[in-house]
Amino acid sequence: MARRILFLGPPGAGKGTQAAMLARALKVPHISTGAMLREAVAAGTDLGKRVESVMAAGDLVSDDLVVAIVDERLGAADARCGYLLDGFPRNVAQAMALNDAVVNAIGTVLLIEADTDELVSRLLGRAVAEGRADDNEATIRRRLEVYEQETAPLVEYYGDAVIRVDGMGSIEDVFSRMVLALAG
Ligand code: B4P
Repeated sequence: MARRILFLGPPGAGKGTQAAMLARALKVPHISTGAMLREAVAAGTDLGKRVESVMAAGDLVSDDLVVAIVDERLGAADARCGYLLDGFPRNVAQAMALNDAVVNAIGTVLLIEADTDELVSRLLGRAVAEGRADDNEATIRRRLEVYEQETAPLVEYYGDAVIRVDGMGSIEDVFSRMVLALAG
């Protein structure tokens, strides 16, 4: 099974959830730019201070900042034999930067899809459970818009490498579907 996998999909589709499960199964690191940025905000680093308001508004952090953290992370020893990239790239400029950064091309792109009403309801559910600053209704709508404008064009960019996974249903059902799709 491929060990360099990129996860695409709208906010709430289950990228982070499924990437974490698959990373454990494949024993490769789960690299989530969203998680790295949230850690920087929580730790109050210079990076965190620069990105906090952008993330809270549901907009994309600037490409140079995100590309720099991914570049550094992919250079770590544990990423040598594979990794799952979750939430990066978010636009074509980041995808081109990734092409320049990786020695072995990304072979598989998993696109997780779900209905918009389901996406909004999952993220509002997480707002109650985790209190994330960007999980309020206005910001969720903005994140969905940004996804359509900036990130959805990557589906065409990656073309035949894209494997579509239906993200509706339980977390376990989606995981089984994804593993089957990867094996097939
Ligand atoms: P991310 O952290 O990538 O967040 P996300 O797109 O909202 O999705 P996430 O992966 O967390 O959620 P999931 O669908 O798994 O980005 C956050 C912000 O960081 C961005 O808005 C941006 O500002 C910034 N950022 C990140 N990367 C960037 C980049 N490359 N460039 C620029 N800016 C960047 O899950 C959502 C919820 O649904 C969870 O509560 C989960 O438990 C639930 N869920 C999942 N699957 C389910 C299922 N099957 N059934 C029911 N619930 C489910």
